[in-house]
Amino acid sequence: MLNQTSQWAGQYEEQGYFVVRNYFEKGELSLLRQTILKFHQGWKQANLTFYQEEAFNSSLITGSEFLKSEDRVKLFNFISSAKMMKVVHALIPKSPAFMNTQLFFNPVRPEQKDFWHRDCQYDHDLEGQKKAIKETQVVHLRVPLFDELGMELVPGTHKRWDNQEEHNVRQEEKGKLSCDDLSLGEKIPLAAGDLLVFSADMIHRGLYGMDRLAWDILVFDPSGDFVDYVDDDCLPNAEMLSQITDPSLFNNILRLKSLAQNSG
Ligand SMILES: O=C(O)CCC(=O)C(=O)O
Repeated sequence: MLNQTSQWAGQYEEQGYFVVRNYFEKGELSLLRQTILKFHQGWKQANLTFYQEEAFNSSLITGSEFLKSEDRVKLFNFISSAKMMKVVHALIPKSPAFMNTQLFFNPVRPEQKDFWHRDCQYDHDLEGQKKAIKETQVVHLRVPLFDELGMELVPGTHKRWDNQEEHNVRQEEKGKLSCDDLSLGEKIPLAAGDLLVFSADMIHRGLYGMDRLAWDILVFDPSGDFVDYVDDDCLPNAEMLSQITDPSLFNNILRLKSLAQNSG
């Protein structure tokens, strides 16, 4: 009988994702929801045109622009809680590093459709993407704050390249659109309290609808070169670090950043 962490690691290795149902208790989640909603209100006001016209996510939720230190510490403590670190260590046993967080919501315009992508396609051409899925490891930990339609994923694509249909849809070639259905897509409905863990580079899309507000925490394996992606402002300062029960995830990225600075 495999223990829970080996089961998670096995599913992730094979499929590129796994779900832990009812992982968070109501109390844990309602505190988190209050803090995230505070961020979301501030962010929407400051980005009104972008929000109304095209946005479907925000990032740098742990940064200083919309939340005070006290709230940021709450978020840092959630991210690095024993429950979250158990999952993170199951996939990245050695020195996992914090990257960022993103908040996903429904676009205001109903005609804006959910679309298939691999996260690495925004930084690399097709050859670079092939290399990225072979060599690097960025993990999304999705915490849905309300019940939602969830995500649609193509299992196994964290390790394999697109088939012809997937290529045409993702690249919008041969008359296909990135919002067209894919035959191998698997829909994963999520409820508040669940945790979905998936590879950033597998083919996926968020499913718009219901009152979704999903907080994604991104962590990476330090063998990948992602230090430049990490914004200093979304990391804890020394005073905040002293209030975080297990700061290792943040210390790891701070160490990588200072190594990069000293060598550059
Ligand atoms: O939920 C969404 O809208 C998209 C999610 C996504 O692409 C991601 O988490 O990388």
